[in-house]
Amino acid sequence: MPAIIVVGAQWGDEGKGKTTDILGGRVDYVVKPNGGNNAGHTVVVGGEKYELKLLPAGILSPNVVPVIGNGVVINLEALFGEIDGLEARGASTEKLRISANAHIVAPFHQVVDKVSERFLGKRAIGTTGRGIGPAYIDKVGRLGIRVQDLFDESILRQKVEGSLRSKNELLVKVYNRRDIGVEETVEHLLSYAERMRPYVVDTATMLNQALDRGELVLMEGGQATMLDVDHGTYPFVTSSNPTAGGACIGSGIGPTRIDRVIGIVKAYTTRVGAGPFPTELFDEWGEYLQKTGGEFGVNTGRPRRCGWYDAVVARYASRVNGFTDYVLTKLDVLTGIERIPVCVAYEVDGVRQDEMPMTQTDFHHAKPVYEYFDGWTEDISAARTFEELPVNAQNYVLALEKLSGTRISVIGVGPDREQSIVRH
Ligand code: 2SA
Ligand code: GDP
Ligand code: MG
Repeated sequence: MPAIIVVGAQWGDEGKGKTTDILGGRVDYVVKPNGGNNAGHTVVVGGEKYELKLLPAGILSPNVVPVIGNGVVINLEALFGEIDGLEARGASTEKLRISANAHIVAPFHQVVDKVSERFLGKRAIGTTGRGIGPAYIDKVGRLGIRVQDLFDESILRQKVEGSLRSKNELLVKVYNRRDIGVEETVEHLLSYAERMRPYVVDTATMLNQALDRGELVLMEGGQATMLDVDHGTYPFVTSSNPTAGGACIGSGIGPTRIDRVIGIVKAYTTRVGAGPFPTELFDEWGEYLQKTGGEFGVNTGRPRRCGWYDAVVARYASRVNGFTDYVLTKLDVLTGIERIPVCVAYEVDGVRQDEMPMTQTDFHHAKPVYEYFDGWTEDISAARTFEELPVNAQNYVLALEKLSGTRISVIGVGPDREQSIVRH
């Protein structure tokens, strides 16, 4: 198994971190290919809870080399805050490797993110406010500051000047804010340069050489398919490509080297931030899922919007990522619900649509067509084989498998590393 990609199939927080952590025992490298400290993973190891943002979940496995790939945008203060936090708890971060080509999220990117969200008012995206969008805008606009620029002060100053020129115009003229100084930014970034140096390498070459030696590499996509800037619910998306193709780009590993693409899908659906969400619940069931599933953002603490499982989204994610397997998480959260609705198709302007509508307007108007499945009341958190699940839970999983376009290979029945059922 040379290289594996892990991708969120819905709108994020499906439990990618836990899956990466489980696989961490078997792989040599875990790469984060996209996103930044907008991500948030909760991993529970032996009852101890870890919250990771910028660092890949593989950091908790002592034999893994955790890698921040070229496709990531890095907030240096957040990075070292996380490194210090983990080291204070006895975890080692010495093996961490960071791409010289990854981009930097400067403090001014965060200012622009927050100010522009406020400016959008009712049309705001509901970003995490971490400066992720503005940093990717600079990257694509060829104004970005990269990790390698930290080691050349004159280049760094030129880059900061270049990037700040357009931001200051915007801040002063449009948003009526004070302008941001080049020197304060350069000083801030340079203060991290020497701490960064030992971690920085050509990660793409390192990873390809590892694959040549037969070692195992796992790419852990941040966010999720429906937040992908190309394939998600644009413009209510993040500014990177969290899908499988994006993982290749964000790590420098070619598609022919990928052996498995694993989709992570929750037994129901959640979303943080604005944007369409056909199965969203506004009644007591929404609150029930939020409370029982502990659906609050790891990063911002925002309550997550909750709804039933959407098989149209799952089929769509299977297609655009080419999944080989699904990991179905949080099945335990559904315990005790008498009849569980599953969205199998949409109705748009009175017409049934079995697949994702072509336009965002139609998706905004899509109404779920539900099928109902009998629930179960038995506690399933100690089940470790499929047969140990109550028959109705087995039937629910088999129905989702049939509806979702990919086999379900692993089932999560609790947050701990151990609480998983492996089928394939
Ligand atoms: P951004 O900040 O530009 O990436 O925001 C754009 C949209 O992407 C969504 N987004 C997320 N959705 C779910 N989980 C994310 N990570 C955190 C977590 C979220 C948190 O794991 O809990 O703590 O609030 C994440 N990151 C970005 C975001 O909500 C916008 O809709
Ligand atoms: P990620 O962003 O995809 O890594 O997911 P998050 O960590 O943001 O959110 C998933 C949450 O669900 C975390 O709190 C996990 O500890 C928890 N979790 C993961 N798998 C399971 C599961 O099978 N059952 C339960 N009850 N919780 C789970
Ligand atoms: Mg998360």
